[in-house]
Amino acid sequence: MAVNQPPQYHDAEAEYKKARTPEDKLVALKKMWVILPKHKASEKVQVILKSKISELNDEIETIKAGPKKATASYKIPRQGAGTIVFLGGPNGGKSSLLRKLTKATPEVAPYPFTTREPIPGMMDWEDVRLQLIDLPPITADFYEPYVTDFARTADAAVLIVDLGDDDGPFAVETVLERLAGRKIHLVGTPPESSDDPTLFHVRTLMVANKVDAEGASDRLDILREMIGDKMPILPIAAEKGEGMDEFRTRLFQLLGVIRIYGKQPGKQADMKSPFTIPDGGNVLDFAEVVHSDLAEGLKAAKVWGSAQFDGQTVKRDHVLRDKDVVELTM
Ligand SMILES: Nc1nc2c(ncn2[C@@H]2O[C@H](COP(=O)(O)OP(=O)(O)OP(=O)(O)O)[C@@H](O)[C@H]2O)c(=O)[nH]1
Ligand SMILES: [Mg+2]
Repeated sequence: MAVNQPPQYHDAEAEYKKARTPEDKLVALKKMWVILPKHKASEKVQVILKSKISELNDEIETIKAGPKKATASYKIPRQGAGTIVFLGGPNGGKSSLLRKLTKATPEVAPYPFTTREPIPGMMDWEDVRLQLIDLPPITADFYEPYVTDFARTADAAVLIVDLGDDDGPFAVETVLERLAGRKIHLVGTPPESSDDPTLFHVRTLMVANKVDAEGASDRLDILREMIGDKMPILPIAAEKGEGMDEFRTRLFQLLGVIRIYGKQPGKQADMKSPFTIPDGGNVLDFAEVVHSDLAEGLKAAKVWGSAQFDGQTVKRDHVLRDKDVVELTM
């Protein structure tokens, strides 16, 4: 959604661009954060600002702490309609799920701490592709520092619980605590805005895996009691493939995006490769995704789907729905 920043914001942005030290940059970024209107339309900018503030906080802390041994860091380029990270305690079935849903082949083993590095895979869902990232487990005394970055920058998370083990529900509580200690809150529905720019809310689906295991239903009851309405819980059995279709659909829904098909005047719509925009987005948001130049010169658009009748001419602020076809008029 298009954001109109107040003039003071641009002054703070200029200050940020001029700043040479991490400390000065941080001061300017915090000013930008305070001035930025906090609503749905500015969500993307909010996330970018928050990431930069956190990175600078980390950088300043690292400089203060002095030289220390290098920790592993990984960069996985974003791909597809969105990125979802797999988080959880050990042995819950994170890697088994990545194997089931994508062509990736992470190691799966009947003991904890099998996965040692992030492994991406692409999942096809209808006509879109989602990027899923398998990560090492989190426990009371094991935490790979790079997991923080993956959790902060993902569009959403899946929190996997091991229903095959009495410790499963408690292990996941530890995961939530350890992430919260790094100001990452996994929640079913993130708040629209937050006053604390260093706090990250990540939209999360809890997956209770191994419902086929003995004693799983009692553990599921305990889990439900513990989690309450913090986030939705989807029971599945990865190995037998139970609940996987529902899981795939829920993964797409977690991203909070809709699909829009572009159409050029006098031609058929391209129904093969949709663009995706945030749910609640309008014609202008779509134009921005197609090409920022298009958004500037945009006069109107024709819409098939959410308009009153097919091919109706609508204004730039017409709110689109999943699977609309849109022809931009310059
Ligand atoms: N009974 C049962 N076992 C499962 C299921 N899904 C996975 N497993 C088993 O659980 C064990 C752990 O699976 P992984 O996929 O390696 O678990 P992980 O969460 O990636 O484990 P780490 O990488 O150590 O954190 C393996 O022995 C799997 O075969 C399931 O649906 N039911
Ligand atoms: Mg694993």
